[in-house]
Amino acid sequence: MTVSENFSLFSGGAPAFAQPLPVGQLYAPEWSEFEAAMQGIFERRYYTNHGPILRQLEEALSDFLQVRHAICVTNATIGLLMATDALGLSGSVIVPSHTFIATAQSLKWNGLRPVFCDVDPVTHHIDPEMASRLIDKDVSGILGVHLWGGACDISGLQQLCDQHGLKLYFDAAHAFGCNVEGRPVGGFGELEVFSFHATKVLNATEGGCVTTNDDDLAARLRNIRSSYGAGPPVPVTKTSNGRMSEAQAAMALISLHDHPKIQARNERLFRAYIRGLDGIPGIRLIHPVNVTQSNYQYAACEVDPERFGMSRNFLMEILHAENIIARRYFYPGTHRTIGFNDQANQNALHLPVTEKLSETGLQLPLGARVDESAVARICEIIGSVQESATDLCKARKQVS
Ligand code: T4K
Repeated sequence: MTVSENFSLFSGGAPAFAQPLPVGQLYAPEWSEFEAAMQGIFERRYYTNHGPILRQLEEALSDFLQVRHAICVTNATIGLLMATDALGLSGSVIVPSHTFIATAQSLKWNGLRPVFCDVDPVTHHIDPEMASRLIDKDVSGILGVHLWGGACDISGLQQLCDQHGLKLYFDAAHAFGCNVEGRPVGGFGELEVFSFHATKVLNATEGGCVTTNDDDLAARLRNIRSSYGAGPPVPVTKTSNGRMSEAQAAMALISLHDHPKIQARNERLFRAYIRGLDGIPGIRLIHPVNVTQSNYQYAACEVDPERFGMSRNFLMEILHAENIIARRYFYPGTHRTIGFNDQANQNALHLPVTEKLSETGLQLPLGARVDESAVARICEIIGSVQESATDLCKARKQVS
């Protein structure tokens, strides 16, 4: 038997895992709790439009995040669009390219030009020093992105924005339940935007929330969120429908109640990855940075092709054949996606880290679909792929 036959991609044999293991959190509540919540909704016949469960959720979130206002929305993409409008930005906004495309798309929807910033090669976060070099007269704000259960250098960015009179706000889609120097993410900058997508640590199936300590901004957001507004009417130039339904809110409320258990489980899984990947050459697990508490919702790695012995893409293909559905977050860099790729060549020159990460970043499964033994097995497989990398690459050439 040749080395390559140990792997399903080559042998065509059964994968290591019978069911696909996706990367998302994919939390499911106790059925009885969810059923009781749905029964209440059906009895009230009140399905959406700032209903009682939504109001309860907003209060619970504002307590949990220690912030004056939590404005729930359909999803974080809509939240980012509304937030950017509510801030009254103009011209251009500095934003990392190494993020989900929705971050920069929210600027485009608002007629603003994203100025793509590179990220720190170790932390993957936007760096205040790099951002400072991009400030010119046209720039009106910085949209920071907290990644991988960590946070940006918030104080560094705030200082920079204060110096230049810029507005600072955050895409906090990855940072629900994270603390920075003991303070929850949610109350920093002008506002922060969370995602409650099914793949995130707080699950509303789809959902999100904009948080702020600014009463005027909150009032504008509540009036932008639906065409008839909610709360005292204040002048806004656009309205939308970014409401969260009662069913979404019910799911989020149960998920919020279970958050301590989910966070603790994530942390155990993350530690299992630390143990399992330790000593495998060429693969680096990204640890959450700048936080005193992480949600540990992601196992983001970087694959160094030279030291690992093969490319990230080939490793991913081998893992997929074993039903380990690892993903390339974020591929390609946002500056190479629709709407921005006309500038790609020019921008690529200034974004060497982002360019590299789009070729080396790999997200491994961490969430409800894996337990510690599955994580140990995933790491074992990655370790044996690395040990056999030379043979596997040769076998690949013979096949193709
Ligand atoms: N900012 C940042 C930094 C973000 O990462 C995101 C979203 C946003 C803003 C915008 O937030 P939202 O508007 O989504 O609230 C996913 C998610 O759809 C997206 O929420 C997330 N970030 C992005 C990074 O990843 P995909 O297309 O890569 O993954 P998806 O949804 O196909 O799910 C991953 C795996 O989970 C798949 O193997 C399938 C599996 N899965 C997924 C869902 C939804 C399930 O088994 N069950 C499910 O219900 O986008």
